[in-house]
Amino acid sequence: MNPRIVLSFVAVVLFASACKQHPPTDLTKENIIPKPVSVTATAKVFEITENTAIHIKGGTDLTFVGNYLAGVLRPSTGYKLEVKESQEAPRSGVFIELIQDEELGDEGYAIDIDEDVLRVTANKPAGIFYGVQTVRQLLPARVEKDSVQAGPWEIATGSIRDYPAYPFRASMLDVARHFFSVEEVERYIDLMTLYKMNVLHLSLSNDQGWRIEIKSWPKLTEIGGSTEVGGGPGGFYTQEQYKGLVKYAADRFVSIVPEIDMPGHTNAALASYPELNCDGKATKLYTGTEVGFSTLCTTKEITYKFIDDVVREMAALTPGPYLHIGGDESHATKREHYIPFVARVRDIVKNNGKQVIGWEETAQINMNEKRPEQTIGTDAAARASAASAIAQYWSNPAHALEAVSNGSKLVMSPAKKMYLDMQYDSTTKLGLHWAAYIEVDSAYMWNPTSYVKGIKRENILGLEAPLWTETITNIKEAEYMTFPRIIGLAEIAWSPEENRGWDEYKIRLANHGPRMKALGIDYYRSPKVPWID
Ligand code: TNX
Repeated sequence: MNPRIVLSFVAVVLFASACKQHPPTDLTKENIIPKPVSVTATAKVFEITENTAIHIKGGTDLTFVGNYLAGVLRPSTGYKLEVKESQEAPRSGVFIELIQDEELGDEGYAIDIDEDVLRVTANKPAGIFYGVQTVRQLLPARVEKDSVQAGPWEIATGSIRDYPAYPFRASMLDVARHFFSVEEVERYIDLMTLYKMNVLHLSLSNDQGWRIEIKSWPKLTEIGGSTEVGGGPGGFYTQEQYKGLVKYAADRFVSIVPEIDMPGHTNAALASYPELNCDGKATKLYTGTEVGFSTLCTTKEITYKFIDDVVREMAALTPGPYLHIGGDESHATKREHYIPFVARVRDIVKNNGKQVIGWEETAQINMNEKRPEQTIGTDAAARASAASAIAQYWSNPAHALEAVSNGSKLVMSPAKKMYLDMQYDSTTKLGLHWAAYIEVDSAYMWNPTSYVKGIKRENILGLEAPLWTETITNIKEAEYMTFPRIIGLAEIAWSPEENRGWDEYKIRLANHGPRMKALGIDYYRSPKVPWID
């Protein structure tokens, strides 16, 4: 055959496979991530047009989600997409409804699509929100653009039923090494929620900076918040700003877990208040990237007054159940000081009505020790004391096993798989590689239930992908390290383990390239993925 004909044939095939099938008629062929529990197809097409309205049945609880969906669709479709309360199922359009369906749980959803109606149902608004994230992925990638695009806006008919494997699907943003503005954190939240993640752990204090206003100890931010790695201006959140972030997250069904790391990783506090040091002298502010050199003075009473004040103010800012006390890499704290210190901080957190999360090192202390009734004050404190503590596994299996034997649950953050600050390969400019180089396939190819010998599914509360920011200075750099790895990690946290495989996943991920591009995400174009654009 004439080589030019062959070439143009190849070009046509490539072009056709690069585009979404038009019109889409097989719902089972959609590239949904995380992969849903079940999808069935009925081979017809539903279309969003200029006459489509979003009908909601379930009262004001659903108003935010209805408006959120309209807010996603309006800029690119250019349609009005009126959001209306409806008591009845509409004859056509989008219908969002709260129902009762035990199997779906608190976060699951169902989507039923025929030629006239696209219906999203769930027990709770959170489920509807995740259904909406799926609907976004059923539309062409250009739906994510913020200017009017050509239609048609078609979706294949059929049904989806879906619910998460784990209730805790988190990422962590270290806003201490480099400060991230409120708008940057909001963007990070928006991006996590695309893949149905529901917890943002904020690392709010470290050697290089203290990032949250504490009214009873104002110098923490005045002095401790005034710089960052590399000596930049740093910054901090006022309590008002922080409340705004908590609300922004909660509207999107994300719970913020604040971390105040101690007794190590505390130079910013030690530089702000001389009395927290054993020698009574303030340290100098620190803008380097070493770890393990600082410690609160664990033998002084003032230290516990300080912690009680900080924990009380943080607990008041935190509607969620958890407060993270760090406890990692306390190399400058003697073991005989570390153990009673963590035990005392554990009780302070519980007395303030919060469940304790600590990095795996805190498992050296029994975080679930039963306390005499009379030492437990309020009802909230009693509830927090009764609930199991959580240990965050990152590297040492012995700590994970110890935590479980003490009755703690685990959040899995294995550094070799989930640390988003690890470089992709030796050519990556940002990031570190002390744990591993983590290519996109490696981040996907592991299972939480078999990663640590002796740790079973019932011991695991969920997964968290931490982004440490020693080398990451702004949200664009954060996106580059986070995407696309976080997409696969979100799938591990949500989708049934037995349905997953890299060869199949990488094709779905490839199809998310145009979506990330339309969203303006600066992602790493891994050579392991057959990107389609
Ligand atoms: C270890 S893992 C740390 C952090 C660093 C990170 C860099 C853990 C609990 N602590 O302090 O930022 O490595 O990858």
